[in-house]
Amino acid sequence: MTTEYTPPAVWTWIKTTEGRFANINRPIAGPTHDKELPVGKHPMQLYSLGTPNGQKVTIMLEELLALGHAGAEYDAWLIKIGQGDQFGSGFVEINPNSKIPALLDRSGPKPIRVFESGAILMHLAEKFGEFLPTEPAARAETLSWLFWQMGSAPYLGGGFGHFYAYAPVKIEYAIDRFAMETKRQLDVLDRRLAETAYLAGDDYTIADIAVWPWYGALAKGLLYGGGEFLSVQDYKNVQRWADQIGARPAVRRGRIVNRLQGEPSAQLHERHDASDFDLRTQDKLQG
Ligand SMILES: N[C@@H](CCC(=O)N[C@@H](CS)C(=O)NCC(=O)O)C(=O)O
Repeated sequence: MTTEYTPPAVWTWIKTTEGRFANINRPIAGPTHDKELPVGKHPMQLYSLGTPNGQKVTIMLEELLALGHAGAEYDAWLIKIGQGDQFGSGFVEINPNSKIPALLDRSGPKPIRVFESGAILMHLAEKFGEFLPTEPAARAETLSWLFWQMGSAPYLGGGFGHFYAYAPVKIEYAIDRFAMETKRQLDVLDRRLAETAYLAGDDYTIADIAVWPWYGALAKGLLYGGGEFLSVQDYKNVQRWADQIGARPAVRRGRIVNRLQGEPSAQLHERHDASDFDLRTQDKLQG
């Protein structure tokens, strides 16, 4: 592959084996194969993977359970995106965009599908009356930071992470562009967190739950091996906030659900019961 490229008049799909996502990237939507999704015993059926986007939802569900909301009991089923599970017919029925996470809320007379992690967090926050203030100014601030994450993280993941860690060629222009934007985003957070304990103010909200798996992990050097490159230790307020949230027991549980990476003791491939966080995992969670 070369970085010199003159685009033709009309783009056509040339299947390539190069790059980490070559086998799943495609220019068309819709299912590639028939596959029903499994359904467990709990009101919430989550189809996901323990990436930052997936972690948001399992952290939220664990936080709700920690507050005593039995209606937040959930089955977390593994969707292996590297193997194309997101293109199965059952998954596409729940998320026509073929991306994790996707939730089926079966608590009412008719199942409700919810896709896009921000929509899932709002659905759960409103259903249980938690982590989304009702006072107009606090609610607006929470939603602003929630949607800030939805708009910003693609520059971090699809931009910086992709070109720094995954692309088959290192393109200085692309890495420089997205490193600059990622550092700007970290500075946005750092300045905000110099003023307030949490993103929306004094209280922990779905904004923190959405932002932490991406920017907390980045600040702790856990994303794309890019910590040193981006001098993440300089963002002192982000560091303080990342540690504070990372210490919450529900976050320690939620972050390992559906996870296929990291130490085996920090991976819980599927979660169907609170007891699935076994003793070995609990040791790790407290460590
Ligand atoms: N904006 C979406 C992003 C979801 C997303 O990008 N999910 C990725 C994994 S982190 C995925 O499922 N990728 C599979 C694919 O692109 O085929 C959300 O917040 O839910």
